[in-house]
Formats: sequence, C-alpha cells, structure tokens
Amino acid sequence: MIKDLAAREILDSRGNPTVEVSVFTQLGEFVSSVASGASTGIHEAKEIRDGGERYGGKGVLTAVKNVNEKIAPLLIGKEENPEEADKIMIDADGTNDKSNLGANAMLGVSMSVFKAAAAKENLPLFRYLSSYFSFKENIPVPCFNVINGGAHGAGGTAFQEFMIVPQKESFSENLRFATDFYQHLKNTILRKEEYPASFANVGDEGGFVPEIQSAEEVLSLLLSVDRCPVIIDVAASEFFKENAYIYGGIRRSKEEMISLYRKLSGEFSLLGLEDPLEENDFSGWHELKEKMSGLLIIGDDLLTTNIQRMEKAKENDSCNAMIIKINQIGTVSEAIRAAKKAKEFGWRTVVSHRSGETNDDFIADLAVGTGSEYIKAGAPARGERVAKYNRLLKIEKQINSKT
Ligand code: 2PG
Ligand code: MG
Repeated sequence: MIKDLAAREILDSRGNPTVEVSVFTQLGEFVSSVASGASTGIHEAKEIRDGGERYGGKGVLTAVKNVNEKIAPLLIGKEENPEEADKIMIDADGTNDKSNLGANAMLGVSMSVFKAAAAKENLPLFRYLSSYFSFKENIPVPCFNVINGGAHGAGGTAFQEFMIVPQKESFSENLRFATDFYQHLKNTILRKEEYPASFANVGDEGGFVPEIQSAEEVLSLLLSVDRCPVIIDVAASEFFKENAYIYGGIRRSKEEMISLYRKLSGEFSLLGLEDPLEENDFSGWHELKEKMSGLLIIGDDLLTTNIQRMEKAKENDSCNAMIIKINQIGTVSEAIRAAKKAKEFGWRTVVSHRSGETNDDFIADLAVGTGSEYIKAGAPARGERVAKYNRLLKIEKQINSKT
C-alpha cells in the first residue's frame, strides 16, 4: 500500500531544476527523478515550469506542489498498482497534454509506483514489466551518441546526434567497443592539426562537439576511427524555418534533404535516420521511407510516444521505427501501451533518455522489459549517461545467469 508520497526539486545534468518523487510503502522508499529535453517536439506532454526570475523561469516548485498537494491525497492509501495510479492522475489532470498537473509531476509519481509494484512482487523492474505487460525480454543494442550538435552542442554540427551502433554479440561487448571508439575518437580529434583542441569538448549527452558543419566530414571522421554503423538523429524540426531546412547556410527543400540523405547513405554505413524531416510532414516522411528502404526511419518528434500520432504515421506509412520517451507522454503506462502498439505495427523501438538527465536508470529496465531492439542513452561517458549502461551490464549478468 502507498503509505506516503512526496516530491522535491533537485537538479538535472544541465543544472536545471527537475522533479524527484519518493513513494513509501511497507517495503521502504522508492525514489525517481524526471528527465527533460532541449529539442522537444511540439506535440509532447507539457512540463510545468515556474515563471519569474528564479532559475531563469525553469523552476519546478509548482509541479512539486502538485505532487504534494494534489496527487498525494489521491494515491495515499491505495495499492501500489501502477496502471491504476496512472489512470487516477490522468483523470485528475483532465487535459490532453498533461498541462494541468504537469507531465513532470505525474511522471515522477508514475515511475516510483512502478518501482514499488515491482518490489512488492519481489521482481527486478525489467522482469515485472515483461511479465505483467507480456513482452519478450530483450537486451537492447545500444546507440552511443559520440558527436553532439544542434540544440545539444552550441556551435557544433547542424545535425543533433551521430550515434555509433556496434554489432557485437552481447551488450557488454558493444559497450567495450564503444568506450574504445570514444577514447580513440577523442585522440583522433586532438591529433588533427586543422582542428583546435576545443573540438574535443563535450556536449549535453557526453559526445564531442566539433565545429564541423558538413555531415560528410563528421561521418568520415568517425570512419577514420573504426568501421561501425551509424544512426543520425537529424532533429530536423530544429532547423526547419519558413518552409525550408536551413542546413550548411542554405535553404533546402525536403526533396533536397532526401537526396542529401541518399548520398550519405551511399557513401557511409548508415543504419538509420531519426527525425530526418520536420515533425508534421507525415507524407514527406513516407516519400523518404520509400526512397530509403533498408534503413531504420525513426520517429521521435513526429510521434512523441503518442498513440494518436503513431496511428497517423501508420496510415501514412511514414516510419518503421520509433523512439520511446516516458516524459513525452507523461506516464509509464502510456509509454508501455505505445511500445505495445509499435510491436503490433511491426516497428522497431528505441527507448531513449533526454538531453537533460538524472542518475535514474529506469529506462534501462524499460528497454529490456518491453523487448526493445535499441536503447539510446548518450555517450559511454558522464555519470547520468553511464548510469543506464551500467544498469544494463547488471541486467545482462542477471539474465545470463537465469536469476
Ligand atoms: C532526442 C533527445 C534525446 P532532447 O532528440 O532524441 O537525445 O534530445 O532530450 O533534447 O529532446
Ligand atoms: Mg530525437
């Protein structure tokens, strides 16, 4: 039973405030904290941030108050049943975008109730998720963001993320490959005479931030380190202005962007493209998908972990893979339903962190427990990123020893 529930304001990896929630049951305290994006899709559930001078208007004291004064009285005394708790919050919020109670308030509670429920069943979280929601467990292939640009690395590449996706036999081997690659990439950047040392500084997700505009040059740099398939998160909505994509200082049409992607994929080992076009162009996405068969075409801002948007994308045949972000929709139950729907559609799923993270490793369990094919949690460096990869190392051991 939920005996008590309390929230507080803490800091995320960018030094911005975020919500932390504790749920108390007979078994103890279950703590969760909420991540936050920088390149957020316009259709995402809404965080509540406080206006005014404090933290530049980024405080979360109203969201904290909503947990303590509005959500807690509804859930204290109830069983730790996460789907029911999420439904109570969704009903109490009463909006489509969680703007009343705040997605950041609701999600912190949702995550903690899930953790409490798993503990009650004496199961690790990933096993609780797979058994209660009927998924086949899978240890995901990690996508490591080694070059950060766009909204995550001021002055860096126009495209937001260049992720290496190693293809070794196991998660731990993939992680080892990525750490070698990461160190080697750093040395390669530092050794290049034409690059200043600042090109080896890191961005929000732990990848390097070289001031290189051309995607070809970034891909060649990666190839000079080692051969490894790459997924690019273009985050195209970020540079879509007045009906054109502003890339390399030039206004480009969607057709021109598609030819650029085709050229890149002809020259380099591209495994997938995330948000290659802006977030409302369902038919443009279809055109791109038709022309680039064989690649993962991954909807993030396009779908925002939202079943209505997924259905629209399915009707238009806009993508074949999706990002799952719990804070895009605001409760874990809804993110799980989206993951289920993706399986039904035959799409791959990529469970994802946010650029503003905490040390909470919930998404590692979520990825395994929903049988996701991939996870993206940033570079294999920085505490809030490796928290997820380290949790996966532990889960891998547990699954392999069948405990
Ligand atoms: C993305 C995410 C995570 P943000 O676009 O996929 O990498 O970025 O959290 O800033 O939206
Ligand atoms: Mg994205």
